[in-house]
Amino acid sequence: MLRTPLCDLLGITYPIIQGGMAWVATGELAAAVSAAGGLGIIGAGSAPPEVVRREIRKVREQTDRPFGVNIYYLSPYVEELVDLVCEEKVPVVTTGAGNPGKHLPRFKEAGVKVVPVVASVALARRLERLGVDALVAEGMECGGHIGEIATMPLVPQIVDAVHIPVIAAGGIADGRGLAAALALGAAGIQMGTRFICATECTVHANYKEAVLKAGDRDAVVTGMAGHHVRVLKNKLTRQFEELSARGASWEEMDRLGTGKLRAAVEGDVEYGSVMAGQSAAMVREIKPAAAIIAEIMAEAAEVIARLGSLTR
Ligand code: TUI
Repeated sequence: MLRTPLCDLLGITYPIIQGGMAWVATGELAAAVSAAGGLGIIGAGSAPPEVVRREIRKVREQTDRPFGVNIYYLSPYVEELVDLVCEEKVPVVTTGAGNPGKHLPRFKEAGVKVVPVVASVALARRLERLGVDALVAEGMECGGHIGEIATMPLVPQIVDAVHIPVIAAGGIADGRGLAAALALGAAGIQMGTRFICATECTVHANYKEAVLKAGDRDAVVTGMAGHHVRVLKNKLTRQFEELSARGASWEEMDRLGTGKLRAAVEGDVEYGSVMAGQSAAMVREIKPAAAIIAEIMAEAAEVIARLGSLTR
């Protein structure tokens, strides 16, 4: 059986974490992933704390296994969400789009494990020094807000720079990706896009359908320097292209994007922001989270055995 130090650190059976996608990663999805032996994560996004508390309760009604909450550091509710996860003693917090350094003492005191998402070596080093438990190294193949470095060069550089477990993210959707991540020195993987097409994911069927239909060049980057967002091509991305071609301001671009993720989650996949990573093209069917995880674990074991036989 394939286990890594990440499994012991987080108390999970398989080294697979589900990305904490805003509006997409609800309690239902997180519960299914955690019940299946991975780490399910509720995406708090910019939702108020009472909404996130309901999602935490949902997970706890469905499973006793560890789970997490992702805090998006551009949310207006960051302080309240930190209070909430400490009060609820959520087992794991992942963070995105910012530096959780100032909250670490509070998380530690509450016994919450902290796993920030980073897209650079510098931030990885800084956060290790501050005492985080593990890191997600997120390459620019992933969906949503992205950094500038691809998974293949980012993961080994972060692995070399720190001593804590590193979880690879961005462009991973199958057992080959898990095996590759382990080869790069990662202790596990985080997948977002693959879990959008989990049966238990509550997004509108149109969103899942858009992921299933996506081809290799459909997950494109919109926005401007420092604020790049990867989404599936549609009428919204063409509006972004038009704005960009006529040299629109950052404010105009921002205005066009506001509220559009929620629209997509509710079914408007033409003018909504259908956030998904480049691995969308590898997602071919909707199945339960447990089946996704089982399939990936079996395939990774097969790949690793095959690679082992190459050296004999
Ligand atoms: O957070 C993400 N991806 C996201 S969050 C999100 S929510 C949303 N977006 C648009 C509209 C509505 C809702 C969608 N996608 N990924 C994690 C991530 N964090 N990637 C890169 C970073 C990051 C960037 C800079 C982490 C830290 C950082 O540091 C800044 C600093 O203070 O040093």
